[in-house]
Order: sequence, then structure tokens, then C-alpha cells
Amino acid sequence: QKLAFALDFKPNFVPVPLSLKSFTDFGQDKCESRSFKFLREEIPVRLSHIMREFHDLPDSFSSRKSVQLVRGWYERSYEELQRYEHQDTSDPKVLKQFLENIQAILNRHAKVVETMAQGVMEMQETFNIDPKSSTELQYFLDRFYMNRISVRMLLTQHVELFSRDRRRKGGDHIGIIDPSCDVGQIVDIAYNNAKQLCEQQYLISPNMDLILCNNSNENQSIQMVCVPTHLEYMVFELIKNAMRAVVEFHSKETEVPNIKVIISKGKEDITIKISDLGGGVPYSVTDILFQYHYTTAPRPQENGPSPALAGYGYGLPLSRLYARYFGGEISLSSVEGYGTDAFIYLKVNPEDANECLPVYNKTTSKMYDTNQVVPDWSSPRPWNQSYRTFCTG
Ligand code: W6P
Repeated sequence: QKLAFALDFKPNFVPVPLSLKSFTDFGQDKCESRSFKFLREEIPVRLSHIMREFHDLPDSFSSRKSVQLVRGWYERSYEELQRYEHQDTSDPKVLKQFLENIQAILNRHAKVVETMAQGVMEMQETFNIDPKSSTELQYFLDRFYMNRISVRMLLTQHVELFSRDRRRKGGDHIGIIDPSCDVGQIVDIAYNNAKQLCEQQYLISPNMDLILCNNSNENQSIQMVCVPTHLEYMVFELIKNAMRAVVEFHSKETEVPNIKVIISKGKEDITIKISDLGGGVPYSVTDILFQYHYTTAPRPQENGPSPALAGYGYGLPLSRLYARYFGGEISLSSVEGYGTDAFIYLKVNPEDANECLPVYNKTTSKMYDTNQVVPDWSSPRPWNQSYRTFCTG
């Protein structure tokens, strides 16, 4: 069964990235059989590309029960979708069955992030993760979760557009896309949610100064085509981190400095800059903040109350994937001892906002085969031990 899956993989089928523009065009057509025809090919291609990468992972990770469980879900969903390969695209019964199947797949994969996180934690507890495994794991999880975001986007769009009980929802929304999303409004919602959590935990929270800079349309709100749930997730995560830093850095004071948010719309980018005076982090830590096996806050207890402002430490890396998914980025610039600026970059034009999808090829397999790589920059060592060594490699 598993072998059959591996042989099924056809590397000449490359995932087809869609732009936000093509998502909205597609959604306005509302042609269910066209959507069905696209998805029954595209989803298996996307699934097979990421399934292939499981083979290249270190055994210490891929042999974990939780990882095996997730692999099983992927194989099952792949097989279910393959069954539609030759079915009649205009038969309403087939379309109905496909829609229900897709809902079942979305449910089956609902806990993938938590389950994989479990595997990562177990691996950390059992082994000391060396730099090589750490790089591979980070590389894999970024690609794996990006793949998941993309597959869920396609499946959710289909369900939202064609399921009868979803149609009443949300004014001019096209599936889960808001063609005129008010960015300032999303920032307000995210701020208020973060504020509530912050006050629960610390009894105090920083205020927010919000500045809009709409270069193309003075003094008006800033609107864009985007997936509001993705945007809210990113802004919430960054504001939450900013708040925690501010409140903890000023814990002996009765007043805390505001968080400053600037939203600017240029020709190419919409940028959201979130600045805090929370004491910052050392430069060397800014990369580590995006690693999946890192969190600043105590880990959630399995049965205990969940600490309000902490999760599995996946908020930042996942937020960055949401930004990158449609061609954007998240970056942090910190001034240790002072504060941090966080930046969300998003594409203004929906034509330019293309899905960023992992593709399995030779380069990918080389990333997992870094055994022979010898560092080509010096590494520090105590000078009294530093006998001159010969070049290796
Ligand atoms: C910090 C650390 C951090 C991460 C993300 C966003 C804001 C901040 N502030 O001190």
C-alpha cells in the first residue's frame, strides 16, 4: 500500500500556483464542476510532493508515532481523491460526494499542527537536536505547513463556494477572501483580542497608537484583497508578542509605553509595522524566534490551564508562512535593551500575490543530504587549543 503510493508520485506534475486574482475570478464564476476538475488533479499533486519529503527526514523524527499518524492521514486523503480521477465532472451526485469528501478531509487534518508539534517535542526530549537535524527539521516544517496552508485554502474555497449551508455568509466575500478587506479594522480586532488575553494574565496592557498612511488615497481607510483570517492571525501574533515584551520589561512600573502600529499602502506593498518598547532581543535570537522548536514562554501543560499568551511557540513561524503564502514576508528588527519592530509585508495587487508552494526536486533532496557539507567559514574555539588544522573537504 505504502509502496504503491511512492510509485504513484509523478515528479513531472508540478503544483500550479494560483494568484489571489485567480482565486477571486474563479470564485465569481462559481462553476462547481470546473472547481472539481481542477481540485481532483491539483490536490493529489500537492499532496504527493510533500509526502515525498517525509522519506528524506531523519528516522529519529519520521519514526515517531505522531508523525506516522499524520502520514497515514495524508495517504488516506490522497487515495480518496484519486478515486475521482475518471468520474463524470457534470454528475451532481459525484459533485455532492466530492464536496462531502472534502469536508471529511478538512476534518481529518484539523489537528495536524498539534500532532506534528508533539513529534517535534518528543524528539527534543529523546535526542539532543544537532544543528544539522535542526536545519532539516526547520526546512521540512516550513514546507510542510506551507503545503498544508495551500491545500486547506483550495479545499476551503471549494466548500465555502459550493456548500449550500455556507452561502448565506458574509456580504461580498468570495469564499474566505475579502476583496475589500479593511486592514485597519483587522488590526483593531487583533489588538482587542490580544489586549483581552494580556489583561487576563498581567492585569495591565499597553495602548495602541495606530497610524494609517494611504499614499494613493489620502485620509481614507486602507483596503486590500486578502484572506482576513490569515491577516488577523499574523497581526494578533505579533501584537501579542509585543504586548508580552512590553508588560514584562516594564513590570515594576504602573504605566507601560504604547505599542505603535503603522499601516502604509504603497504601489507594491502594504506594510504593517508594529513597534514595541519591550526591551528587544539580542540580534542572534531574531532567527531563533522563527524556529519550531523554540518558545519564549513556558510550554502549555498537557492537562493544566493554558497560559494565555503562550502556545507551542508556533505562532511566529506560522505567521511568517501566511505572509509568504501570497508572496509577502514577516521580519523582525530588534534593538536589544530598547524594543522591537515587527514588519508584515503584503502584496497590494492581487495579480502579484501568487501562492508560494514547495516543489520536490533535486535541490530538495540535497537539502536533506547535508552529510558531506563542511563549513566554509571558521568556527570559534579557545585559542590555546587552536592547533593549526588541515583543510578538510
Ligand atoms: C519582542 C519579541 C517579539 C517578537 C515578535 C514581535 C514583537 C516582539 N517583541 O521583544
